[in-house]
Amino acid sequence: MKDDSTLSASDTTVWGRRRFLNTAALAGLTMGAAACTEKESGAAPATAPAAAPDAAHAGANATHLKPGELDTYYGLWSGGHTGDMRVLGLPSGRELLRIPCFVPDALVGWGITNESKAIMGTKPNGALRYTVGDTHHTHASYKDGNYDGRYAWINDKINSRIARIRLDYFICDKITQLPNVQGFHGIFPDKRDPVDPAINYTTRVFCGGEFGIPLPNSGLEDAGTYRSLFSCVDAETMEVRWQVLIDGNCDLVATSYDGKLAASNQYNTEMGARYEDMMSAERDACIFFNIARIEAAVKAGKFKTFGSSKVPVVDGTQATNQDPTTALTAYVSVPKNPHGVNASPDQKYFICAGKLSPTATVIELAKVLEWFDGKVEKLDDAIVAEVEIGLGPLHTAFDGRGNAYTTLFLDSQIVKWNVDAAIKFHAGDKAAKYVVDRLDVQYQPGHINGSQSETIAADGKYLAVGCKFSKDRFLPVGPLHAENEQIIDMSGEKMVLLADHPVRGEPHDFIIFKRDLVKPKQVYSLDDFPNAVKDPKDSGVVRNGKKVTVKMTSQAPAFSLREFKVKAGDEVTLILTNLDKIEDLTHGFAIPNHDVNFIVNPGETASVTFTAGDPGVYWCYCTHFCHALHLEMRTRMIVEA
Ligand code: RUQ
Ligand code: CUA
Ligand code: CA
Repeated sequence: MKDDSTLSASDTTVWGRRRFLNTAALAGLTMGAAACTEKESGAAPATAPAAAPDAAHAGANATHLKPGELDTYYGLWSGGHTGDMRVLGLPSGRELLRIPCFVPDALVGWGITNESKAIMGTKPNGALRYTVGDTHHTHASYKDGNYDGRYAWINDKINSRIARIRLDYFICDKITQLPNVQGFHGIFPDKRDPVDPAINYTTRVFCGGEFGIPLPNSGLEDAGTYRSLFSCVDAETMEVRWQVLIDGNCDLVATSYDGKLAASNQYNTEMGARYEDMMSAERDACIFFNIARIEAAVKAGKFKTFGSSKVPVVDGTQATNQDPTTALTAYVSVPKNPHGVNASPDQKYFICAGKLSPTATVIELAKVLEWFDGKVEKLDDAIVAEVEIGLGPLHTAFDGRGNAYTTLFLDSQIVKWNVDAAIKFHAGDKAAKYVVDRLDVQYQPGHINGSQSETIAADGKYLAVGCKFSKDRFLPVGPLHAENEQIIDMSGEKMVLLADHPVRGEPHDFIIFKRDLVKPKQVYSLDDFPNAVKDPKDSGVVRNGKKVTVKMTSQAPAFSLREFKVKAGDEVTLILTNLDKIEDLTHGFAIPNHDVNFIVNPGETASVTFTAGDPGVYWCYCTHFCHALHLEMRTRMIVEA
């Protein structure tokens, strides 16, 4: 295909012929594996394999930390349809933690303890409301354009839930379900308040609804009437502040650094119900939201509500937003079925990747704001570049030096391109070479992110790429392949592939930030838990009819109660406080045949409620290795008839 690592003006004739993907080319998109096979048997790769990293690069061999050496970056990764969040150290790519949020987790007892069930949500009978989740995107809170280490948020596409992760303890503390939304996909926090200059930090999180549904959801069959909503969640209370009714759908979300704009790419402006319908138009859109105006409209009572939800919904449809000086939304036309939308660290542009078009579209935010002020006649003037970069562009990262790095799903490549040069090229300077480098990745990359990429502190050191197919890169383990996450040194002119990491399916988006930006606490305070058993002397069994409360503490290598008695059929609530205050001294608590297993970290209190089973002796034991006498750390639950 391409035998050159750069693409310039003279290549446009080649590209011109397949400016948009036709249905035949799309077969390659829907059958990614077939596309790689063809590639392997075809021409030589566009760039030499990075077998020998260039020692001049800052990151050469950096992924190989010496024993005991610590990583310099954290990575927060969405776990995909395993439904959790992963925490990595980078550049090594080592996985340090999985933070459960939407889905039960047996290691920590998430979905088993009463505390975690309260966060996840339960049915009237006490069972979990949902046990599945599908996380795609995670982003963290900002202050002054950089991460401030307070929170991260992650979406659940299946059940339209947003979870908040506290970055002091690396735990999920709140989950909210969005009303009247299906397929909640893109997520991005704002970076400051659009009105109050004193509020220079995140106060809202924006959530894009991908699937249109009848509002209220009546089961109506005519898809033409289905609608999607764009939602705003309060960063502190986690309540849904407002929603915007739109035409088309939302996919990914981006926010500007001044707090004034949020945007979402729309691949289904057709509002079709079948994929053929969703790709029938030549162009779709990137919808912009004027945050200050939306909040003013909500304040002025210009909204309605749907179904049982009390959340105010303002009208952001095209028909009612024709006058720029009052419009809440602006629909910027972009090529066919775009995918990711990303904010450049120089604060000037949003970049929309083409997906079915081999282009990236650069939208200048100042021009969008001028349009809202009535100063620019054509909204299209905000498009300052629309340049061809390769086949199947999906997501874009930045190095803080003016370059963008976009994944090319069909080409199995990362393309590095210069944004200013692309703008010059678009303006008519056909000598402007905007493609700087191309690197083959293995295979079919989706998400990409760089260290500090979407902050004003983008440092251009490392790129991580989530490859959707690993094919031949790892030992075969049956039909289900690992995914391949690759780490790339982006510090030099040319990208250098540093490492492959197999990952259990199916991670999606991620962010990478400097380790000093978070200050994790490693021991809880007993006061964090209203039900803490602060003194071993407070241990014991309290009966109230059929309801029994068992209070207990743990201190290696013993539980405060050596045994406790309950009766068959009792509803038992067991509260366990770990009085060990030493870092890393976690205890577990498992009860055979009662489906109980959870942990208590140092200083933590957790509780479980269960029905005492058949009469007998049940050895409750510590599951988490804590002491030389860990195996001896047991207590007996004696169930009497
Ligand atoms: S989307 S591969 Cu769910 Cu993140 Cu782009
Ligand atoms: Cu306590 Cu093992
Ligand atoms: Ca479309």
